[in-house]
Amino acid sequence: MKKAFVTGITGQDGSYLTELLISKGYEVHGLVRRSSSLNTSRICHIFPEAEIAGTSKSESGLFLHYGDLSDSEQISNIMDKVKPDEVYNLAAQSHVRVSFDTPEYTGNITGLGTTRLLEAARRSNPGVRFYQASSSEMFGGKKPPQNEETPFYPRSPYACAKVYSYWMTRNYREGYDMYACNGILFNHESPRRGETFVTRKITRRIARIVAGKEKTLSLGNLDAKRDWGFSPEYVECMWMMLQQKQATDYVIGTGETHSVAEFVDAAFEYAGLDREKHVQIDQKYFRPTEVDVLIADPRKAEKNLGWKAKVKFLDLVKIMVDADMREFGVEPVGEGDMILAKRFGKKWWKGD
Ligand code: NAP
Ligand code: F7E
Repeated sequence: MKKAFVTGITGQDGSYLTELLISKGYEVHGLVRRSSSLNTSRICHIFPEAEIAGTSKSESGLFLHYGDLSDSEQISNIMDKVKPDEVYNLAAQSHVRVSFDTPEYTGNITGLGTTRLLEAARRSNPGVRFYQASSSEMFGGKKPPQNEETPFYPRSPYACAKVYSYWMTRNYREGYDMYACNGILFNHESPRRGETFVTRKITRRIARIVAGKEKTLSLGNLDAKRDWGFSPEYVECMWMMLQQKQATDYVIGTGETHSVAEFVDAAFEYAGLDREKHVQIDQKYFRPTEVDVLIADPRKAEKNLGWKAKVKFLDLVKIMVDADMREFGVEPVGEGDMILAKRFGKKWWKGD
């Protein structure tokens, strides 16, 4: 039985990846930070015990370990104990806007944290396969469409930290012959997306407006354009990257770009609301530097991995609005559910 170690297991991607790996028969080990209230809501359907203690195991074959990417000793202890075949480094201070407020912390976790993990992984098992969650933010919006050859131009502390991690991952590949890959993923969303990223902020607020709980939605820059895909498809690609003959880096995205304004319009229209009555602009959501246009050129992944995004922009909007309507006790419009059924049939993810 293969063993995988997943950092960021309590996050959006970590939770979907864990479901995928368990469905493939892996023994999965995850790193969890201690917090004053439970932070395991995205995996509690796989790990129903409300409280984890030390190294805890659920019936589904998931082990959780307390630790933090700032703590190299604990990371090394876990790696030595688990000796995983595959390591997925998904943990990060992942919010671009927040990284301007916490540049040093972001560098420590999103940057140096990767080195701590690479080093512990290499020492515990030289044959380990390592996935690094790199980001389209590294391109800074320059020279669209962006592919594996596009030069980096990081425009936030977050992006700078991710560029550092990208190069450390390549250095471990080239220097130690380690199987280490960067997945350069463009924005990907889902009903499990963190509530302060723009897509989820919009779809949640719409559901609350429909439910009569709120009236307005405050946003920042509506002109920025992003290549938005669907997280469950992207985590499948992470796994594929670690199953190849040779380690290399891949750009992953849909190949389409849309502005924040387009997302707002599509989501309000789908929910039957008039955007003009609800949306307002607040300067506090603008960033010191913005990434204007991201659009992936994912041809390498299509050619080598046979991977292609199925869920495109409008489908994603509908899936997310429906899910949030359900969460807030409103009858969903229903098209999002039909898209999931049609495109994925019996899906391997369980919680949504
Ligand atoms: P997310 O939902 O924000 O999850 C981040 C995860 O990292 C959470 O499990 C979080 O734990 C954990 N974490 C944060 N600080 C940590 C620390 N000091 N030690 C240990 N764990 C820590 O992120 P995501 O959207 O799933 O993204 C997964 C990864 O892909 C991230 O590295 C992100 O930067 C990168 N990425 C994301 C996208 C995207 O569009 N989603 C695109 C490109 C790259 P808590 O639950 O305790 O906070
Ligand atoms: O912003 C604009 C904002 O925070 C998208 C992370 O997963 O993807 C994500 O980073 C755009 C930006 O995601 C609001 O200015 C307008 O242009 O949803 P976001 P992000 O910054 O693209 C990349 C690939 C990652 O790697 C990151 O980890 O939307 N925007 N108004 C707003 N953004 C937010 N959050 N909130 C607003 O009110």
